[in-house]
Amino acid sequence: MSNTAAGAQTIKSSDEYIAKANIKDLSIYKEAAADPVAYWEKCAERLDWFDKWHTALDWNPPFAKWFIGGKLNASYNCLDRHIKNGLGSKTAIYWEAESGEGKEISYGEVYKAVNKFANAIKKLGAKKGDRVAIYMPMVPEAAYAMLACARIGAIHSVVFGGFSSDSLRDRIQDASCNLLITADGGYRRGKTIALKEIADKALEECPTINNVIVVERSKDAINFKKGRDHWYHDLIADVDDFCEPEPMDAEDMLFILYTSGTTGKPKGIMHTTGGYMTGAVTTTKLVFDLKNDDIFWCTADVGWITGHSYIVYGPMANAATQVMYEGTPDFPAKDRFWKIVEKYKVSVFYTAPTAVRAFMKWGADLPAGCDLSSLRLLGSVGEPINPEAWLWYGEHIGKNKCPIVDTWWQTETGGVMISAIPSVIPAKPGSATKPLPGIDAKVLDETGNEIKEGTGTLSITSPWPSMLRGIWGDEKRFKDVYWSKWDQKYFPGDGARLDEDGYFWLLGRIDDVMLISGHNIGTAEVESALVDHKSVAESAVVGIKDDLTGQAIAAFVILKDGSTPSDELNKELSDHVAGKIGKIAKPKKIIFTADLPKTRSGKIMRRLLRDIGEGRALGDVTTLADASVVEKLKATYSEE
Ligand code: 7RM
Repeated sequence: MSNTAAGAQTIKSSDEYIAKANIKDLSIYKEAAADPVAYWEKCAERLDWFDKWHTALDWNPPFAKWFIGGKLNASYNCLDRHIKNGLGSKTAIYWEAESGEGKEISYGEVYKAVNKFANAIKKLGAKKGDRVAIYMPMVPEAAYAMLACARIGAIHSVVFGGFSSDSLRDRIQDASCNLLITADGGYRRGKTIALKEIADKALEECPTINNVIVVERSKDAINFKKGRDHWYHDLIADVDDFCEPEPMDAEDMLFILYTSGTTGKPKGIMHTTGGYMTGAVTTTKLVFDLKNDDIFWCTADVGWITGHSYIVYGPMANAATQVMYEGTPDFPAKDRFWKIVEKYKVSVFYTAPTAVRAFMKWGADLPAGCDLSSLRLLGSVGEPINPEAWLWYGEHIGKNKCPIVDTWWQTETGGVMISAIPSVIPAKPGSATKPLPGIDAKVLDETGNEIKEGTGTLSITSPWPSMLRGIWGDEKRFKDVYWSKWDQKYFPGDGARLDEDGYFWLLGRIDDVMLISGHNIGTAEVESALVDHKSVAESAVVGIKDDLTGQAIAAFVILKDGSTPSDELNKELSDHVAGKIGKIAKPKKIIFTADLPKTRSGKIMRRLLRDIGEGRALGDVTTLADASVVEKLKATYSEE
């Protein structure tokens, strides 16, 4: 089934799902469309405010301020108010260690830990407005650290625990952080990663850091710099277990999160307290149809925006119970995720297409061996999910009874922007469906005219509360990157197609779009056609220079276990793509490979594939999860 054919297939959620859903009709969309700002004010009421705002929105493009005059605290909203509402003994986190041990942590316990942590960082001199770097494995203390910063008004900058010392150094330097919170080490596939050692190396060139807090996790021997380094357990031993939450202005910064995209110096995306929290609390509730007794599991790392919004702030502001898992999906075996779903009776499961394609490759027998009957809703984020993977996810994980929400959003948008509310918006496999209420998403042409049906560039044409407020220290870049393509319209950098029913089909990054004989072809369409073939597990396509057609398509293909590369298969795949999309999309070259170059968050780095395809020296590979992959690919490519 091709992208377009799948588009013809509309899948309604089951009557059982709809009957129990929070949202039963389209009135919320109508209400938001009639008066978006009033709608967002109502959403902001999902939070507790110390002082109410006097002005809902001040839009001075490209600068937006939301809920001006309002005062609140993010940590208070994730914790204190639940304790006051009698939820102190409700489970906040089921933490699953990679080793298989688990910890059940109540809201009361998180509250106490965060208060102590906040007092500990205060004792070290951290205060409102300071930048605090957090470089942690997936342990509850990572979330506590974020909430502790939020409690005292310090701005956290979480750096994913898989990043190198250079990446950590660059991010600490860019924001002049004065405190680092890290751990001795973290677990990955049974081994430990020496986080403190990596951090020590980074800190050789970070003179702004005065103090380091070290959470004990791996118990590996570490160096301790006297006067600078402090054990977390020592610090919290003698502090009070209440810390007054700092009343923050709605527009006070909550965090910076660096996003590298696929090229260039990372951008420190800035999010503020009132707007970001309004987005997080609202989207978690609507998209995941959250109920009091749900067990929510977002498989992202807290180092990504997905972890910020859908592990820490969104679920916790909603007093949800969630699973937090320390390790990888293939340890000790490739059914680990399904074992966890079974163990904790996960009801809402949110993961990335790259993971779904890995599950497909590993085979349906693995999920079939576990009891997944607790699941009621599935989510996808991070990349376009091809119809083939969507349908597999629905069948083998959702057992044809769970709706799937394909959620389009970015670090910059703070929360989900385009996604079904599955009780009222039927799915089309491969489409993120429609913008959420209050979100003005459009498909525009080059000059900024709206395309009602057809292919163009995605834009968000009105401000929304959780939008980025800028790039730390670089206002010019903020304007250039996001606001210079059209006048007063946000440019996210993604291509999109709008179909006859107003459904959005995300086509991948604009920078990756291929121009073949004068036709724009999105990477997602061709990849989706390739993965639709029974032998293909995953693929990445890029446009490479061609004398005849301007660009020609090079396809990098990972086969499913059991399939082997051959000239026949090569031709078959080419014909398959031609059959699905048209001859114009036929790959000129197909390269079979065991791996693809991916960022640490699982996105394919097509820039490097273009370098290989056009025989250039490889560009920056520091954001790659596994740098050896490109060298191997380069060798395979030149052998062809
Ligand atoms: C949440 C996250 C953002 C980029 C974005 C897109 C791509 C994310 C989807 C998607 C198609 C989706 N933040 N993207 N979700 N593309 N369908 N459902 O991933 O800042 O790391 O990346 O990811 O290209 O611009 S991010």
